[in-house]
Order: sequence, then C-alpha cells, then structure tokens
Amino acid sequence: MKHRKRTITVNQIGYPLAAKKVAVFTEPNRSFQVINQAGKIVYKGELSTPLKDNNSGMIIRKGDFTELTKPGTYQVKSGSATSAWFEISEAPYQTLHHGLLKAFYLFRCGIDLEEKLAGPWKHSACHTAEGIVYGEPDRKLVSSGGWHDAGDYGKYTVAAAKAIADLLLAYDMYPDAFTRPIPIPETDNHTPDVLHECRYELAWLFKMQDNRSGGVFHKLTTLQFPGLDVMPEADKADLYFSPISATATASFAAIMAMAARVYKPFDAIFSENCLRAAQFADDWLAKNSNVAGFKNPPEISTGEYGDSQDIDERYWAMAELYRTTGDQQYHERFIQIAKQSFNKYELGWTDVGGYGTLAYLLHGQSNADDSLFESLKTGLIEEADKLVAQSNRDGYLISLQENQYIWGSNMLVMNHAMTLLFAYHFTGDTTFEASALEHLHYIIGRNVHDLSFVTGFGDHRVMNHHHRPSVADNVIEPVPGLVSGGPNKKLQDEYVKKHLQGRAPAQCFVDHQDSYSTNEVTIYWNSPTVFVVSHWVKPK
Ligand code: G3I
Ligand code: 9MR
Ligand code: ZN
Repeated sequence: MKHRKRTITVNQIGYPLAAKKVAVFTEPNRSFQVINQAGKIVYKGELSTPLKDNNSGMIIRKGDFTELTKPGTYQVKSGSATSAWFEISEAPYQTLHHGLLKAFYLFRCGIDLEEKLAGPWKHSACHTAEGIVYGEPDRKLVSSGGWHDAGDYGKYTVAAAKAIADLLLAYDMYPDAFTRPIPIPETDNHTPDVLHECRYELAWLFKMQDNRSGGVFHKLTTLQFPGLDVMPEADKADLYFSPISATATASFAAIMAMAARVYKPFDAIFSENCLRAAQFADDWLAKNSNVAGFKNPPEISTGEYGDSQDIDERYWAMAELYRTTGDQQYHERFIQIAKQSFNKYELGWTDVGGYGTLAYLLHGQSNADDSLFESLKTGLIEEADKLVAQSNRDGYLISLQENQYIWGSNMLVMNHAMTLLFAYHFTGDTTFEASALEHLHYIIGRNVHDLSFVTGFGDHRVMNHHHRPSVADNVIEPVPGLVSGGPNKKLQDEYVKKHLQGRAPAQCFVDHQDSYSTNEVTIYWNSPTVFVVSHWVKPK
C-alpha cells in the first residue's frame, strides 16, 4: 500500500532522553499533543510561528516536546494528523549503529558473503580475477578484496580513504561505541570489529599501490558499469587498474599513516606495513609535485572521482605522517602547504582538508606550531558557528544551503554533523552537539519526504535505492543499513529529469532504483553517519 506522507515528521527511531525534541509540521496546526502507547496524552504544546522554508518549499511550524523525558514509545498528534511512533530512551541508536556498520560487511567484494552473517543478502565471491594495468595489457596484478564503492562494483581509492578515515576517527573518538561484535568472519573479541572491517578495505588498498613507483592507481573497475540487474558474482568483465593519480596517492599516504597509528596496539607488523606504504607513496608525491587531475581514459566510463586540486590531499598526508611519526620533516611540509589557500575544513571525497586539520588539532598544541594550531582551531569553530546559524534559519534544522542540495547531499548533512561534533569536542559547547543531533533526525525521517534515508530503519524508509545487489537479488527488502545519497537539485539522471522538474531543492529526491543521482548508496555516505551515531552509542 502506498505510504501517505505525514504532515508531522520526527526522527522515526527516536530521541535520547535529555536531548532537544522537535517535530516538524507542514499543516497550519496551532497546538499538538504527544501520546503514549496507551493513547494517553503525556504532553501538550503550542506550535512555533510559521516559517517559509525555501529549501523544502513548505510553510513549517515546529513543536518542541523536549520536556518529555520519560522513557517510552510515543506519537505526536495534531487534529487528525499523526507522526510515526518513536522512542525516547537512554540510547535509542544502538541498533542503527550496528546496522550502519554491518553494511560494510555487506559491501564486501572478493569473498563469499555467508548466509549466517549476510542473511538473505548472501552472495558468492566476486571480482576475484587479477586486474589489468591500463596501458600495460600484459601487466596483471592481484586485485581482489575491499568494499564495492556504492551501487556499482567499482573500487575507488579516494572514496575508500574517506570511508576508512571516518570509521577510524569514530573509533578513535568513541571507542566505547565499538565494544560489541558485529559479527564478521574476523570477530575475535579482542580487536574491535570496526578495525577488522576497515582492515579488509586496507588489505585491498595495498594492492592499489604500484610497487615500482609508490604511486597509487586511482581505481579498479570494469571498463563500463554492468547492468543494474547484475549480481556481483555475475560481473565477469575484465578489471582494470586506472592510471596513478596524485589525489589517490596522497589520500592513500594519509589513510595508511592513520592506520599505522590506530592498528599499532593490535598488530605492530601490520602497522609497520601501513607506515612503509604511506612513506613509499610520499616518495612518489615528492617526485610528482605538479600533476594533472585524474580523468577517465577514453575506454573507461565508470565513476571518475575527478579532482583537479591535490593540495588538500597532500596537506592531509603530511598531517597524518607527522602525527604518526613525529618526524619534523612532515611537520615542516605541512606548515608550508597550510600557508596556501584551500578549504581546510571540508570532509568530502573531493575536498579532504578537514581531515588534515583534524589530524593536526588532535595531535595536540604541544606538537604544533602555536599560531597555526590556533588559526586552524578558530577556523573550525567558525565553520561550526556558520553551520549552527544556517540550521537555525532552516525549517528542518539542518545546515544545507540551497546550493548544497547536490549529489550526495546526505553526505554533506553528516559531514556537517561531524564538524559540529568536533567543534563540541574542542570547545565543550553543547550548542554544537545539539545541532549535530538535529542533522541525524533529518536523515532518519524528519524531512520533507517523511522518509528515513537508511534502508531497514524507520517505519517509512528508502526501499528502492540504486544498488545492484538489491535490484538483482530478488529479495524484497533492500540490503539494510545503507544511507541514500539524498536530494540533488541538479537533476542529474534521466529519471529525475523526467519527474522532478521545478521542485524545491530538498524535494529533488525519489526513492526509485533508476535515480542514481539522488538514491544511490556509498561507503562514504555510510561512514560519516557511523561517526555521528557513534557519539550517542553507549558501551555494552
Ligand atoms: O563540487 C561542486 C560544487 O562546487 C558546486 O557548488 C555543486 C553545485 O553545482 O556541484 C559540485 O560538484 C558535484 C560533485 O559531485 C560534488 O562532490 C557535481 O555536480 C556532481 O556531478 C558530483 O557527483 C559525483 C558523481 O559521482 C558524479 O561524478 C558524486 O559526488 C559522487 O558521489 C558520485 O560517485 C559515484 C561514483 O562515481 C561511482 N560509484 C557510485 C558513486 C555514488 O553515486
Ligand atoms: O550505476 C551507475 C552509478 O553507480 C553511477 O553513480 C552513475 C553515474 O556515474 O552511473 C550509473 O550507471 C548508469 C549509467 O551512468 C547510465 N546508464 C545506466 C547506468 C545504470 O543506472
Ligand atoms: Zn565484487
């Protein structure tokens, strides 16, 4: 039965006990009530004055029920309108956290996903063949393993770097959120499963480094995308290592240096291997200081991840190599790069400067150049202040500006929440923490679509994302725990061009498998979401 979009939206999972609790109304109600499962009114409130919300195109009113702190299951009502049922509890996001993390196992390539761990989303090992080095048809290299990037089966170095960075940062900042087994094949109740899972991707990343030069191949894919109805194990086309790129090599150096640090207490040899690979990649960077941005070779039409600027990736690499080794040569190179003008706070796959800044700040002022440390810390807090100010103007309390409803806008929502949580970490200002949580409420249903953007979570959730296994597997429920890309006002696929002309930016989304520009999934849209949810996850 087709879902009738509700005019009262909430976080469809729920709210932490002591957190701010707001529902968003799109009808001209004046008052609202909250009822418990017995139908008893447990809270009454008045709605805010109406706000014309340009991003959603709606007239918005808000109902604040923060005072309701009794654990339970509730629904917001106003007249005949009702919200989804949701919980108020000490730790409402434990299961969500588990599902978001488990998704990385379900993205795995190169091994049988066994039924006892993957359930109905099991499949045989895929893409196990050697890859051909583009331009060297007789040079074949081992290539298997890692995570599929997204709704396609490509594997892309810069995308992998962001995904691993977010997960390792989540573990670094919130280790108590990772005390439970997922479980995965490597579960040993010693090393946290999130580290086992990232190591599965890191083990593949090692294969992306050219053992001759230290440079890193930009991606490993077939020449063209396979059909949408092709299961991974049925995708038998030749695999190609695309040419080395500076952005892949620098982000590889960064993530390997980060991994060397994080894994050292668990596996000193693996840690050493990561550091050596990072330094070998840095050798290539030092010899290739002026390189054109990656472009797909003419025969290859899979994802490009083009990026003409590699200064931010080099900045990130120096920060991580310095934080891991303490070697002043990296610090000096970091300071030199930092003098240049580029975005030092973004956490994207294109703009990764934020990771370099976080590595430098988390390394501590005692290890830093004082004035640079202060300037980067002040800059981060100023970024967070801007996000709060924008959120306060927004009908759905998030920080996306009109021109940020782009491909992967939900990644921006979660990246912004990460920035807010780091600003909270460095200042203790709970305004930042509270705003980060409002961003999670948007992803889990408090949006103009009354839709949870995470498969398997929420009573009205994404069901038809652009994800080949979910389309081809003849299982009704899509692979769970996957975060959809979200609204994209640029209408960049045939389906939305046909159906969404003239919509407000936040309305430019459709839960249809053909809409890869609004409804695909990727490892690096899941990873910032894992980071954000980890902030509210309690240890077992
Ligand atoms: O960066 C500009 C920004 O400055 C500008 O304001 C904005 C609005 O014009 O556009 C921004 O560029 C967009 C860019 O994503 C932002 O990162 C481009 O329009 C948009 O085309 C680009 O889309 C990327 C898409 O591939 C097409 O290249 C997505 O970020 C990226 O997530 C997506 O990645 C694909 C892989 O290629 C293949 N695997 C699936 C994956 C997800 O769809
Ligand atoms: O499935 C592909 C998805 O992973 C990419 O993000 C997207 C943009 O590169 O392309 C998708 O593949 C489509 C192709 O671009 C056009 N023909 C239909 C393909 C499947 O939707
Ligand atoms: Zn595969």
